[in-house]
Amino acid sequence: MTYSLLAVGDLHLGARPSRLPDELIGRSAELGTAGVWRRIVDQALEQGVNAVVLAGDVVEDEDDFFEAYRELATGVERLLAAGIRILGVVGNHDVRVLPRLADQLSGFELLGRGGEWEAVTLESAGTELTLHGWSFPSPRFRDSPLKGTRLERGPGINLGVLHADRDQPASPYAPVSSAELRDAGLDGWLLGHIHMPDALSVESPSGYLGSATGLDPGESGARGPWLFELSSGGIQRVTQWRLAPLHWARLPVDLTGIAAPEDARERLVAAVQELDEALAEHRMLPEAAALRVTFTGRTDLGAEVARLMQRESLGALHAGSGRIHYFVETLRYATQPVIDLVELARRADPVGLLAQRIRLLERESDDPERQTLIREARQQLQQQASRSHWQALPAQGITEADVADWLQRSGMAALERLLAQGRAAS
Ligand SMILES: [Mn+2]
Repeated sequence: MTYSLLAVGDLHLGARPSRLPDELIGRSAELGTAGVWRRIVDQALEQGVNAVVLAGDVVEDEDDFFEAYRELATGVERLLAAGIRILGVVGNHDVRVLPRLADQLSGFELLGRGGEWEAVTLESAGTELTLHGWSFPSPRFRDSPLKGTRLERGPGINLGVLHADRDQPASPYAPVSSAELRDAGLDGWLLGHIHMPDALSVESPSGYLGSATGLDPGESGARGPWLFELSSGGIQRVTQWRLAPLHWARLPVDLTGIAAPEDARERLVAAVQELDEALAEHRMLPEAAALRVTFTGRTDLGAEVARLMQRESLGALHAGSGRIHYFVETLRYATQPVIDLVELARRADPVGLLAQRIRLLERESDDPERQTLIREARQQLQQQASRSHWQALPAQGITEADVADWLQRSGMAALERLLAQGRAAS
């Protein structure tokens, strides 16, 4: 039989997502922490997990007591009614408020109150799990919570639950080193504090759980709690439940080759479509997705695209399957002008000579000048490839296509630098 533990990272109940467009302002609770907490409880009940554990910073701050209390209480009662244990530790944000909430919510098990390590053993159908927890005693704590401590292993799988700053020795937020965590003798660590989740797995069951849902553009990518499935033999499976109601995404959109500024819209819609397909794989679809769009590639229509986009309403994009509200949180322009090789090749300066060489690559492969260029370049590349420090790499032949591609890319890069120098000088 397996024991299933749902581990939730930084929840920050009471915090609201930033940068929502007008269309979504009224839904900031569902799109934020209250929404993800309800989703977590719903899914925990549906899956019938054995316990839920919260790794600190459950509540954003003291001012959020009433809102956090209502949300947390509702969820805790629903979990307890279904026989699911609910445990947690205190982080640097909720030093005063979480112990008070825990006192009022009977059944919520706070571990390691006041900075004293505490262990509790959970059990279901013969599979045991011992959780070791430590709670922040004050908003700042400059020592490692593991300093001078030896954790006694308990029955079954042993996991640590800790809110701490890993490998940041000068941090005021419980600095702890990877070595201390490794040497503590546990089977894994469920960490809170850093909002970027680590890639947790059976092989690597120690690390940051990440924020439960992203609250600002810095929190792009999949977010949600992690399900640890355990048996008496060890950790069987570790899965991120991607449940965040608001997904933050960086979306590069290549505009190379567009014929009209309006084509940029279609490229954007196509990129959103691709994201839409990826989000459909999540355990629950996000309600909304915030896009940080960067237009890239080569086009001379960058300024016209920018003018066109100014007139567009980007607070709600009609794209994808229509089940997710997409909006552009920020639009960036990083396109570069098209380089006209034909024009440049007429010049009698180094720019012209280089442009002529690059144009040779466009000729048929049996063209003698092209063949000479490729042969000389291949000799140079071969000399580099056979130098001793590459010897450990598997020997791979350099194809003609490789050489042409390398010449094309490095030639264009050099040409851009030459053109930029020319502009700077004039
Ligand atoms: Mn924190």
